[in-house]
Amino acid sequence: MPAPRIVLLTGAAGGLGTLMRGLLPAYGYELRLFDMTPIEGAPGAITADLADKEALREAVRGVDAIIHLAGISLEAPFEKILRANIEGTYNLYEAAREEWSAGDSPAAGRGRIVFASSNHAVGFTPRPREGDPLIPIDTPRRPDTYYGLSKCFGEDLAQLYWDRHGIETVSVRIGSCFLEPTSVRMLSVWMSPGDGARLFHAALTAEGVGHTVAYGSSANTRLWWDLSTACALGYEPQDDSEQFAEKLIAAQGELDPDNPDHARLGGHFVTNPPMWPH
Ligand code: NAI
Ligand code: 15L
Repeated sequence: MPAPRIVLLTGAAGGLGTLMRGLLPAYGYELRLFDMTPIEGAPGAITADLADKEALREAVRGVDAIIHLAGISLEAPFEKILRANIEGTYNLYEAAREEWSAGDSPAAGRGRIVFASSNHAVGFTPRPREGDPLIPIDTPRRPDTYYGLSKCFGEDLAQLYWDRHGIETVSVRIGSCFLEPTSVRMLSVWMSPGDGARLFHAALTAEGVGHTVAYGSSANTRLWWDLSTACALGYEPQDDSEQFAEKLIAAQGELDPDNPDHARLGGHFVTNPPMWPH
């Protein structure tokens, strides 16, 4: 597969999108930006909702690959998650399928999507305690929220579009990608922005990924999950959250085995008041 050059970045106005807009061009990608929120200082950015199928068709025209970050990134009422994360991701895959199966498209037959899944797809999984093995990538799905459920849908949609249409996806179950970890839990699940860009680059360029699911984090000393699927793509993490441990533990204390917010991978997502319909 030739290395992709033109890459559509959905969710480009968000936290992770902003970080990746800064980092990915150094790998040689020409980014096309898409978000419902306008992006200041980016005149070519497409401002549109994932519900707008015509805008998506335009957005994918001529792209070699897509990094799909757009969507609701926290728990929300089901109707909102349904529209943005479930229907929105479906709309994007349909636009990509149409584009990449068109005979006259320069990108025909070589499209790839990197899907921003989340640790909350498996958020109810108990976190490993000292001496426990790392959580494997094939651990059963245990979403902790409607949000996590939408990430399970995205992973299954990716599998379907690979099996039926030959569209490759790497679904990255991202831990917490921020400039710095801000909680003791994040010491285990943090992905530095630099490692995020390294992982996305590996996901865009690895040969023959079919549909691959990988955890996304740095090589943290307190890591909870198995990064070998990500490393098999060529990902070589260079950061470790341990440099932040002393300060965070001094401020917040160690994880408390009796605190339900500390018991499972998803942290406080697991115990947040559920957003059930009223
Ligand atoms: P964010 O909330 O900062 O950004 C999401 C972006 O998507 C926003 O700019 C928003 O305007 C856009 N968006 C939302 N609904 C849309 C729609 N219907 N149409 C078009 N654009 C829409 O989230 P963040 O942190 O940047 O995360 C990006 C992606 O990565 C999300 O899918 C999130 O679920 C996933 N993720 C992020 C993690 C993190 O640590 N930042 C961890 C795990 C997953
Ligand atoms: C996510 O999926 C969220 O999008 C992000 O905002 C963080 O909360 C992250 O998970 C996390 O688990 O820390």
